[in-house]
Amino acid sequence: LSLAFAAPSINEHKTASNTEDVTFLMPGVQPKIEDTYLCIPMKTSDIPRYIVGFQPHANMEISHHMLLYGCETPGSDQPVWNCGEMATKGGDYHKGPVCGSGAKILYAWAMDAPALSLPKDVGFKVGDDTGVNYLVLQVHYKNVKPFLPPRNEKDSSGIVLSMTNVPQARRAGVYLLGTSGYIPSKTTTYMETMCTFDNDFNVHPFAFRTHAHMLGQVTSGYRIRDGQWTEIGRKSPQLPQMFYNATTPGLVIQKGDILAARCTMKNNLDRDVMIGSTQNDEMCNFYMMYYTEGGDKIMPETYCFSAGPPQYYWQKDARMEDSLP
Ligand code: IYT
Ligand code: CU
Ligand code: CU
Repeated sequence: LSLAFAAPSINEHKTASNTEDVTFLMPGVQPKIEDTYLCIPMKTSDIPRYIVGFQPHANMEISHHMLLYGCETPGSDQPVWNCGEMATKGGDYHKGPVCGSGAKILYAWAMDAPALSLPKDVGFKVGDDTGVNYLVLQVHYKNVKPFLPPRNEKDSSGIVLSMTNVPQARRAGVYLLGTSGYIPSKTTTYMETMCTFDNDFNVHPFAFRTHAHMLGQVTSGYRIRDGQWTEIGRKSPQLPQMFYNATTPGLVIQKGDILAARCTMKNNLDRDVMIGSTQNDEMCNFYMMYYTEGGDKIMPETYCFSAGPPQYYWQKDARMEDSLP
């Protein structure tokens, strides 16, 4: 008896036969309060190691957004928990953060958007030595009427993940640019950040996502090389906050480049608005989704945050001297 067994290798092409669908859906939940955020966990040691596709299963009338996180530890030991970013009530569900530790965003869906397709041979590595021991799915329930009497319906929104054991030639990662600080009353304020890319490998940004609350007008991300600015992405955060294709296809980030982002915030209120986690606060976030060639590396740094206004502006940053107009 002889068994022919081909061990997967980096160059092996993925085929329909070695990818499988892993369903990650709410287990028939009934949130009773509007704007409830529910989370469910999945242990990554139980599933194949590379995510090569995302298929959202949600109804825009019920769920406003879904976010898929990688976590080192989940935010709760419950099968379902209330994981709102803001101080929201969750009704019958226990309250907890999304992740206990090691949170990173892998995927976002909002408002009937089509599935984001990853470029060829790109996969998110999870489990093993990646620090992603759990995936956590967060669903924001906007409309809860179907869950109340007389309908008493149950929801199973979520994502079907395309997964494979076969190592992919390109590894995906997400890098977050953002700021702290505050937006003074009755002002339009720029919240800015920048970091030098100092790795010995290149990264290829292919998608981006912006996140802000009510005051965000436009959020943009750039690569700066030799004083020349190239847009990675630019969007109003008032539009659905999903991942969109990057502005400049084929753009490469290499050692010595600057990554920068800016959020334009307009505050007509009678009070200053701080960066913070409630709906009365603001956030300035630009997420860059990228891949690297070779299948193993991702950026060791996962974010680039500045102190924001009034402490930090590009104008005040000596490293930006040769780059500002
Ligand atoms: C203060 C702030 O900007 N919070 C953002 C960014 C953030 C993301 C992750 C902060 C931490 C994280 O672990 I992942 I600490 C924020 O909360 N952004 C929201 C999500 O809740 C992640 C968003 O929708 O982008
Ligand atoms: Cu939402
Ligand atoms: Cu926020």
